[in-house]
Amino acid sequence: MLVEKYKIDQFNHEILNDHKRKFEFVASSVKNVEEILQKLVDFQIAIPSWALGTGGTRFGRFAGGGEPRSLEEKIEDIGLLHKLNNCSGAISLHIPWDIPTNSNNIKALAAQHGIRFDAMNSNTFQDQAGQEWSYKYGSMQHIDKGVRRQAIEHNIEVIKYGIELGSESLTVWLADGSNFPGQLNMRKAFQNTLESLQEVYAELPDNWKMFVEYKAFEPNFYSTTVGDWGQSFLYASKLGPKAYTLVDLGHHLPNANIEQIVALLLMEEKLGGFHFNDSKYSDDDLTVGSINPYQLFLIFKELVEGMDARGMNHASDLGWMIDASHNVKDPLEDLLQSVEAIMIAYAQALLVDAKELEAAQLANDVVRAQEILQGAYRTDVRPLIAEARLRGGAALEPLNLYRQLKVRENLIKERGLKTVATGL
Ligand SMILES: [Mn+2]
Repeated sequence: MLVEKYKIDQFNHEILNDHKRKFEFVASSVKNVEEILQKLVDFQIAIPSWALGTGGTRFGRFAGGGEPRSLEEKIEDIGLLHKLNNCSGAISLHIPWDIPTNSNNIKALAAQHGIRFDAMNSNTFQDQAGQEWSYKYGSMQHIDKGVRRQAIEHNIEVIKYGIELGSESLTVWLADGSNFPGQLNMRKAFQNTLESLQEVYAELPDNWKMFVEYKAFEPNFYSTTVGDWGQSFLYASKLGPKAYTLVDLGHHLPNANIEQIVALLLMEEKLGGFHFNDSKYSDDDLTVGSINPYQLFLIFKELVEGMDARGMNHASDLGWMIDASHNVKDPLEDLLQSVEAIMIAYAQALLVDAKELEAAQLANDVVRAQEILQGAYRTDVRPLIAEARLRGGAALEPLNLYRQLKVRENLIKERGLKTVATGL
């Protein structure tokens, strides 16, 4: 479904005065408002192809209807989000679920929607039809060389698809690990995994990055071969300068201090990318910012501080992606909420006065330091985000326009009620 520009303008026009009043109120207390607005206009968050359909749990899946049936329709859905919010201008593909039949056509379609190709994702966590070896006992860590070879070749194939589409990074998430003590030799599992990753790394083009994603547990429940940021950092360091750690917010044990992890990885030039979601317990894959928005803000505060310390470009030097699952919401509405939550946390982090905070830290003024952070966090920055969207030609209130246009109803009419978007 396409949204015509005049419909966005019409919608904005009706609420423009109200928006202006709110924007001017916030803007009057922000020092460098123009600079912040430009950063907000530039910031883009990649949408993974698998987040466009209803997710499931191991107990079941309740489809919502109108889900994209092909890669083309996935790009159209992201194009629609991007049109509404002007900050979803990238798609992250998953192979083999999204193998392009004609890369040139897919590239042209994406360009039409202003979408670029973010990180490519490989899959060695499930067996595909006709596959020679099984990943039941792992992929890159496997005791059998044949399994490892198959996993390596799959990742190299993913890179090739990525090159055709203009992507510049590969994300490797391995489900490898063990379910019971004694099942595997942890040191050998690490070494096999490292050697396998090295073979994939050798095939990376010069301008590519490899992201090594870690996860504390699940699907394996005793050990995970890339289980935490230390292990990922170890692989990335041994692999070389093109390898980085990828932080998925849901992949930590409860109460982990993610902002500290981020700060240190950035310092060591090994933070590559992000998977945003939120959680109450572990890898719940809930809407970004729905459970703990303060933590999200603290993470962004470290990101902004750490990136500025190294003169990095906020918009392009790290990979930003949502990795969530929507069981009970319309996936597109959930994604609009997620992007909004990310933009809010980013804008709040931009409000933190770094010099004032440093002065408070150097004076051991704990109270002042906390006041600075919470002052930024408690500022209602939503009018700033809306203004950035307006300047980018998008909707002041994307979610309200989405509902007004009856997008989901239209997609169901177009695609039907029973469609499946992911390969799970
Ligand atoms: Mn992830």
